Amino acid sequence: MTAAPVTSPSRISAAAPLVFRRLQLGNLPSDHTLLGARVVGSGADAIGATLLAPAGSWADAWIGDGQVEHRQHGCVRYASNGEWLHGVAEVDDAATDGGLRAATYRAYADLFEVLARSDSPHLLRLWNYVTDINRETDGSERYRQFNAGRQQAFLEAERSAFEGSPAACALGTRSGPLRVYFLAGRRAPLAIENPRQVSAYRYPTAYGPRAPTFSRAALADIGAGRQALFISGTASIVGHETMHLGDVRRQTQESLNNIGVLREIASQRAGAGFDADQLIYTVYVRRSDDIDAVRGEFERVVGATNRAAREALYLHADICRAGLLVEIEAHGFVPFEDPT
Ligand code: 3EB
Repeated sequence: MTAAPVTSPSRISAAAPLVFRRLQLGNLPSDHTLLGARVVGSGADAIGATLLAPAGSWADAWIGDGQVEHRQHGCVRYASNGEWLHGVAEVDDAATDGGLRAATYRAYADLFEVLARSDSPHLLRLWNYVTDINRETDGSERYRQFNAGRQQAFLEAERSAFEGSPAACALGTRSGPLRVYFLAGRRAPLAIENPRQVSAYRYPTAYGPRAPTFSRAALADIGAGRQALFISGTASIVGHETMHLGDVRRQTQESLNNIGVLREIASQRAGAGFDADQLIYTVYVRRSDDIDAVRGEFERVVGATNRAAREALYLHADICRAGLLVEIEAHGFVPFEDPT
């Protein structure tokens, strides 16, 4: 039997790196190193949005170093290795008094409690999935109810709901509970806004009495000399207005234009290039018949034969403004490393 490797405390506290892999569901690593995964396709835990392409079931896996511990608190299941923390808050809003607003508040209040008691209190990224996000109930759209509960939870936890909000996305699913996935670390990331767009947390009240709580992107140190760029859900919005109503090709182009601006600003801040063909993309398509048009535009801009095109996931989901037909999110790492 060999002695356990000696790991100096400074190595653990300074830079146990965070690793990401987009994997077929069957290839997930064991719970000893897996912090968590967001599954799309037909897995038991998969989000309630149909995967349009590619075939199969996929997992966006966040992998840690050292011993990963899995725990539960309130509606949150999470795992941490002391450096990085990944989890999901799940609340069945249909069974919650106060509906989606109250369910969202509870999801966020519980996840903020988890973070406050951890060594990894800083959110790097949030992924929100809301059933029937555009449906009106009790006189308001469900996305607006979600925004109200989210903003209230941020303010009560004394987390900024404006400048410096985490990067996020919010999509509409067909079924399932409210699901909020989150990734957190020890150090606050740098929030990045898009000068072509009004910050979402400053949207006029015409889009809802409580503004959405998210930044356009976030740049984070993930250890081992690497930085991660998290680009929030990005749509065909310029200023605060929806562009190219009804034209899914031009909406796809505009979304990629917005991502291009964020890549450029992040590359300046990081001192290294976040190239378009080195990002991992998730593309949400409102009408499944639009998949070929969206994919065609995406591959025309980003490339058709590179890893970005091969790894991109296309999901059928509702976007949080009725006029939006497509939304694209992405993340990437510098220095770039091809994980083959
Ligand atoms: C937008 O830019 C499109 O409410 O967390 C994108 C990303 C959108 C995140 C959220 C909403 C959210 O306003 C919608």
